[in-house]
Amino acid sequence: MHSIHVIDSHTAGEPTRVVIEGGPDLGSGPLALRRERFRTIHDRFRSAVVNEPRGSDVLVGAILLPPADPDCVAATVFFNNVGTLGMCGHGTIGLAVTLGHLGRIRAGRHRLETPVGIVSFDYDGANGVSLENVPSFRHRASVRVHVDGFGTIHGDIAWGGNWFFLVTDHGLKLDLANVAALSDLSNRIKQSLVRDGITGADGAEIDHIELTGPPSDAANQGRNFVLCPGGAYDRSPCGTGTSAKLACLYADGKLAAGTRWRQEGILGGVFEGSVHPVGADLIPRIAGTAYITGEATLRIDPNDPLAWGVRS
Ligand code: PYC
Repeated sequence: MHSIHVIDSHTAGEPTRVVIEGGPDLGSGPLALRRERFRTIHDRFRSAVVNEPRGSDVLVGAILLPPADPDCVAATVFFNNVGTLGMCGHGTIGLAVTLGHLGRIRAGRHRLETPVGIVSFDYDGANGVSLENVPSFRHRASVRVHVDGFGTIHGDIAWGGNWFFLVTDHGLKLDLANVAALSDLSNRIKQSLVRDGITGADGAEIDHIELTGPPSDAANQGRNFVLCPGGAYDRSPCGTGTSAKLACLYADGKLAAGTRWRQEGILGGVFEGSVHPVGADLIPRIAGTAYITGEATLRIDPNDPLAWGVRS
């Protein structure tokens, strides 16, 4: 019988499950290499933690690892129902609040290693976290795509720690009641990108689709719907998706450095963002809150035919 200690939280409705103990030994070395070991050798562990019957398609996992850089409080690899993620904004906020809950960090500034770079975050000692993401940028603007059963749309390709295709001319209301139509269109856009060979830099797969539009609340500046790899939609405004959006706004001259942008997610939760040029880089700052929802010991019973989760 194998036991895994996890702590669950949610960030604006999007859940994060942090693996505290019982994870596989990923060895030492650069985190990108350890992520590759996790992906290729320990994929069934990923599935056991986030997939049914212990989890669901919505759940994002984070395995807590020793950092290679001694200035970092921890290292982590984020993962979901189908694989690993580069960075995860809501997950970083959830992880920070989890470390606070465990008494492993106090209020103040900390650094976290992710497979795509080091992010730093300010923790307020309770539920609030403001993170400085990896450098983000727009790769291509207004890429024209024909979407079967829908018509022609245009999207920006941007990096915010994951690759995004951001579409504003979708014509759909960004409303929770409209989630089936939003998911259907986003899936079709994703298929069209694959069909047309449209990628991020160096042929990287664009695995997140972000539909953007006006906010519901006049206190905010924008709203989004984000389809994640694996088919679930982000309940939060998506930290990496908000970073990608801010990079596009900045590239268009629509957002000045340091100006606040409040981004609503599809549930109405808000991340507060801004961008900050540092040398040649553009660093997004994303702030949100997370709450602990549970603490559990998962059990892997070797006699259970579904011990390693239901893989889609
Ligand atoms: O907050 O960056 C994010 C994220 C990515 C996938 C789900 N959430």
